[in-house]
Amino acid sequence: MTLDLSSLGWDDDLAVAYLAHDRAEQRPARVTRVDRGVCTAVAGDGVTRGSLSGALLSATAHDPAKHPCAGDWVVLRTWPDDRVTIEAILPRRTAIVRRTAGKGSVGQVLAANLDTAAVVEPMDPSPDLGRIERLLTLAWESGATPLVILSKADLAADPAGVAEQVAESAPGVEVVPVSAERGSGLDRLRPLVTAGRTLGLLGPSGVGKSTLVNALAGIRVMETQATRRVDGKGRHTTTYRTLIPMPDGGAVIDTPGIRAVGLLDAETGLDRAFADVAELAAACRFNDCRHNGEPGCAVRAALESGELPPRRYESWCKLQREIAYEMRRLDVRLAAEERTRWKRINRSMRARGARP
Ligand SMILES: Nc1nc2c(ncn2[C@@H]2O[C@H](COP(=O)(O)OP(=O)(O)OP(=O)(O)O)[C@@H](O)[C@H]2O)c(=O)[nH]1
Ligand SMILES: [Mg+2]
Ligand SMILES: [Zn+2]
Repeated sequence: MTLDLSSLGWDDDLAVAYLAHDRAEQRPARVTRVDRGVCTAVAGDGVTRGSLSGALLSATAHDPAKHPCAGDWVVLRTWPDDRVTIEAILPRRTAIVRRTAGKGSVGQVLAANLDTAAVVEPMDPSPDLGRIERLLTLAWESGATPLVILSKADLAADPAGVAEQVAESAPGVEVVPVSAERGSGLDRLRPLVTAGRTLGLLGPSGVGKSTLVNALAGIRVMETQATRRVDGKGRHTTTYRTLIPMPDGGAVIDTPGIRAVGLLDAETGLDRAFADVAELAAACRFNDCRHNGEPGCAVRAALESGELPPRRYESWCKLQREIAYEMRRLDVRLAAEERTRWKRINRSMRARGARP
């Protein structure tokens, strides 16, 4: 079997990045899934499984963000005994990075090399605007083009009205109502999964991400939740982040439902997701305005006139606080690492100085 990797996004830039690894026993591949350190990847000659090489494992041991994930382009090496290892990850163009649950400001990559990062929220139950804003911050920060997909449009009385309301919380982002049940709205998504392009789906469990993948593929590639829960809180059906090559080219990355997504240094993403608020804040008289009653505060004025909904302002404040907190924790960690480094240097200098 030979596969055309360009259909999955392989191009001249990646080929240039691969040159440094171009050896007879190596070949490029795109990771479709990672399961306890074992990567499944699509190479030119088919699907292969491989573990991280010792060198890559030790180089990335302290930083989960450097582990391969669905969507990564990697270098595979086949050993004389037919074992396959992942030797390197080619530079990511875009990456969805969230904060891991553990302590410390450590990032984890949910999906790599997306062209479009779609935030999926259902029309029924009503879309959660705060969750959309949080995920859009992550999507903007990833470097991919963000998109909002409002699923289960068939269950809403006025899908266009809901979409319009959501659009107010998503400046500069296209909002697409979709019903996988009826097949409506899919035509607006198809151009995003043509040959070479990758669409990623992010959103809570049970919103219909995998159902959407199947609808786009035209075949049942992903398992979906069998019965719709009345409480809307389905158990997780998809358990692995998975890249699914589409029959006509392109790929979709399906992710398990995410309940809570922590942000890291997503300042740029926040500014893009809240471009309207950022613009207001830039118009305040004092550039260190805290929007707390200072004279000439454009944010307060917009809140009072009703131009800026209080809910959106609160949401912005909350995400901003979270990012600032993570940045401080990151600073503390970096400072501690720097101190340890200097201690080590001093110690070795003293040891050397002691010698005759
Ligand atoms: N009415 C309606 N139901 C839908 C639609 N899309 C999905 N569903 C139903 O929603 C339920 C959840 O769908 P899934 O595709 O499994 O949801 P998911 O987002 O992949 O969930 P996780 O894998 O747990 O993250 C299933 O019972 C689907 O049949 C739709 O467009 N309309
Ligand atoms: Mg799923
Ligand atoms: Zn202000």
